[in-house]
Amino acid sequence: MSIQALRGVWWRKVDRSEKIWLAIALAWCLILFAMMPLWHWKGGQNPSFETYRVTAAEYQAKVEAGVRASKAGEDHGFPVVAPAPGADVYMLARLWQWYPVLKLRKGETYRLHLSSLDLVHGFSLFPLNLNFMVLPGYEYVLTVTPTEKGEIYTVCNEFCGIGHHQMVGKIIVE
Ligand SMILES: [Cu+2]
Repeated sequence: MSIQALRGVWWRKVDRSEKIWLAIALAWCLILFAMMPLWHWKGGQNPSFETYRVTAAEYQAKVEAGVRASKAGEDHGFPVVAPAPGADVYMLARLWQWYPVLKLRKGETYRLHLSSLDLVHGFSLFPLNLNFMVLPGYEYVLTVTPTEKGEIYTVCNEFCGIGHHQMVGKIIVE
């Protein structure tokens, strides 16, 4: 007996239930695809930002200038900076701290500048659900408006070495 090609339509046509399943899977893919840009605007977890090139020394100078201009106390040896509403606010990440402590007002909008002086750090706000990656060499500017009073902790969420778990900063909202 030789092997012969089968003639005609020998396969079973795609079943209706399978077509429906494929349509649902395709629709779900498209919904998830659309969610990526939509969540950027609606979800508020990954904020919009501006980026500029900056060296560690330049950025550190800006942060220190901000501390000199609006220092309003100390917290565990860290300066507490209370900038005027609407002002540019500078915070830096380095091994292993967020510096300085910021004091902001509820309902006011600030331009929050972030950069790292050494490695990649992650700016994540606890207990809020906001995450932002901070790379050295770049100055990020986020437009932020605190909506609740209280203390927010800035927790590093990119592993950056032995002191990573202690890298916690603070933003006070009044
Ligand atoms: Cu870290």
